Parts: sequence; structure tokens; C-alpha cells
Amino acid sequence: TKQYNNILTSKPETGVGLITLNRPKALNALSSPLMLELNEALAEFDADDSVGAIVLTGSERAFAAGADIKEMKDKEFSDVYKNRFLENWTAMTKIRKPVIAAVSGYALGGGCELALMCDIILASPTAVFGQPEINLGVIPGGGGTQRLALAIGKSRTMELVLTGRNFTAQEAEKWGVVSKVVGEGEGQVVKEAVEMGKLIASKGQIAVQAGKEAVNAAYELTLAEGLRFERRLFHGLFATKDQKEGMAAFAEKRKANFTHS
Ligand code: CO8
Repeated sequence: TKQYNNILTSKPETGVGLITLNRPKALNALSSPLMLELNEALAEFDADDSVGAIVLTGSERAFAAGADIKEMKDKEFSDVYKNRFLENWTAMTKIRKPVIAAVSGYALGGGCELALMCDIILASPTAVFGQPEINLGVIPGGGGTQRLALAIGKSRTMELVLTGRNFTAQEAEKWGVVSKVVGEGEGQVVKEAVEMGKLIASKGQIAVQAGKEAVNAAYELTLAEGLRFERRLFHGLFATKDQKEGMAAFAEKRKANFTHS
């Protein structure tokens, strides 16, 4: 795979693409060059037929400590507006394959928002989340106010955004921000995320992508529209070989051999 300056990419298991944010000296602060590379790597895995799920991680100490403050601090309104500063952050949300965030250490500001853009978040017990932008005289700009409000409700989101206090992996699990806090141990969260990615990649990939699309619709559509959208996708899957194979395998009491077609 391609060499990058701010990230590492690999395929640690069948069907899994792993992206590791790699600016250790800056606690993986999300600079513009890093975001460009991240988007490129995501697009590359999204287009790679051998990849069925993507894992995004940082280091033990930091998933990402936010947007790069040193890069932002001298910018003027005219710069950020004219150059659409950080607009390309939304590229992550256009990826069709599932993206699992494996979070250890700090996931602050844009780092927290990046994790929230992923489809599933696994956290190590040391993970620390937060939207501390208020301490910098700004507010979250990568979706934090919206995605947190949808995930954990108004009162908690207001508290976090307005005080800037951090929250723990345990709070994140209790509130449903993360699906699981894994056991202690270096590398454990990545290991479990890669295992989960491998499991997802073993399913029929058309159905997996349809499932992701349908769940995401719940955040954009009314219930009636969302239910109709889900049913249409469900109907559409009867045009795939994977549906024939999956149901035949059940009837014949054998394991399905999906061909992602
Ligand atoms: N940007 C730039 N550099 C950073 C950042 C950052 N966000 N975070 C840490 N670093 C650097 C430090 O400056 C330091 O560099 P140096 O060694 O050159 O001084 C190095 O990383 C190590 O950091 P610390 O020495 O501070 O390490 P500590 O263990 O003492 O502290 C903390 C760790 C608590 C994580 C601390 O570094 C910190 O508070 N970081 C900033 C956290 C923060 O405020 N994040 C929010 C940033 S704003 C944001 O994300 C807005 C998102 C907008 C998205 C818009 C999308 C459209």
C-alpha cells in the first residue's frame, strides 16, 4: 500500500483495512495534510474489493487530541470561509464500508468528532473524550454538537459543550456513545476492532453496505420515510446472489459462501 507522512495503513486480517493516525509528537492533532491523507486512505480502502471493513485508530496515548490548534490559531474569518477550512472532514461520512473507531487515550475536539463520524466506536478503559473547544473561544465545528445531541440527548450535550469537561470511556459506554469498553492491555482495542471488522467482512458486502445506509437514514429521515427506505433496500437485496446463497445455506444447514454479488 501507499506510503503516507501522517498516517499508516495496513491489512492486518482478511477483509480489514487498518488506518493508524501517526503524528505522535502532536498527539495526532488533525492537521490539514493529515486529513487529506486520511481521506485518501479511506477512499482507497472503500474502492478495494479485498476490504470489507475499515478500522481507524491512533496511539495508546491519543486517538486524536483535536484539530491542529497551532495551524488554526492565526487564521482569519476570510481565510477559513473562503478556503472552506476543514470542509473536507465530511468525506468520512461518505464512505460506504463500515468504519470502526478503536479509541485509546485522548479523543478531544475534532478527535472526538472524528470518532463520532465512524459507524462503531470501541474504547479502551483509558479513553478520554471531550469537546473542549469552549476553552479556546470557539465551539465544535466537526459535527460534535449535532452528533452528540443525537447520541446522548440535550442536557448532557449542553453540559459537555458549554463546560468543555472531558468524559470517560465508562461514561461514554453508559450513555451509548461507544458500543463497548474493551479489557485493559496495550493494543487490545485495536485487536477487538480488527476482529469485529473481520467478522463484518465475512458477511455479504452488499447487505453490509445496505445495512449501514439504512441505519444512517434513521439520522436524516422521518420514521415513515426511514421505514420505507429500509423496506426498499430490503426488497432490493432479493436481486443479489448473496440473498439466494444465504437463505439456501440456511435451508441446507451449511455455512453461507457469500460472493458479494
Ligand atoms: N493541536 C496542536 N498541537 C497539539 C494539540 C492540538 N489539538 N494537542 C496536543 N498538541 C501538542 C502539544 O502542543 C504538544 O506539543 P509540543 O511538545 O510541541 O509542546 C504535544 O502535542 C504534547 O501535548 P501536551 O504536552 O499538551 O501533552 P499533555 O499530556 O500535557 O496534555 C492534552 C494532553 C490534555 C490532550 C493537551 O495536549 C490538550 O489539551 N490538547 C488540546 C486539546 C484540545 O483543545 N482539542 C480541541 C482542539 S479544537 C478542535 O478540535 C476544533 C475542531 C474543529 C473541527 C472543524 C471541522 C469542520
